[in-house]
Amino acid sequence: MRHPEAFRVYLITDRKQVPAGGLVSAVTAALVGGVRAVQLREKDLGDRKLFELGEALRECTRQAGAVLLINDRADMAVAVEADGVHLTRASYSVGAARRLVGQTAIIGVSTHSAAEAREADAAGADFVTLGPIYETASKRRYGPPLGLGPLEEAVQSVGIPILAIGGIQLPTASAVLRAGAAGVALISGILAAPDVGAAASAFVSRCSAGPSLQR
Ligand code: TZP
Repeated sequence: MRHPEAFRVYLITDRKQVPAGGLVSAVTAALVGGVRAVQLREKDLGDRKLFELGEALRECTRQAGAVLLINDRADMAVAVEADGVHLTRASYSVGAARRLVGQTAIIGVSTHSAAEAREADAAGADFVTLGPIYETASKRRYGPPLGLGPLEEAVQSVGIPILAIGGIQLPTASAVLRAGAAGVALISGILAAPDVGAAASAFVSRCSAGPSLQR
């Protein structure tokens, strides 16, 4: 996988958690704070608006030397020259996405159990997110939080990096790293913080000391 170290702190967008029209500024602040991996995840946006936002994020991530993935939409990832795509359980297969985005593109997969993480690994994903580990206001529809057990189980049996997601704040970031997560994926811990850049920088320094993410 290209740029594995970038994924220690994987920032996922939710434009509803920043002041109206302020997503690109918020992501730019997070990049200044040291974030090096961003996922554009705005599921309710139409193609044109998603494309425009994708282009704007491509510009600022490129300037910062950061990677950009697009949630679910391999076609949009190609259109905005993103580094890859982030698939969900509802997306097409990793193999099909790979045919669309190419061999060197990065493919992440959202998983909700150790078994799903193993499945994504076997299917050829570059990394997975696993969660929600903790209670989160950002996404309730995946049911109750998993806790650390499934993360610890996945760490034992999955070869690709596992990023913990769901309710990640600074103290919980330390806990998931101790449990073996390669990094954290988060929305509100950074985007809803009063100072986005400072929050990003705190997560980056908290998460940068782990083991190498190179396979
Ligand atoms: N998938 C599982 S939990 C979640 C996603 C996209 C939301 C994470 O948001 P937050 O605010 O970091 O808890």
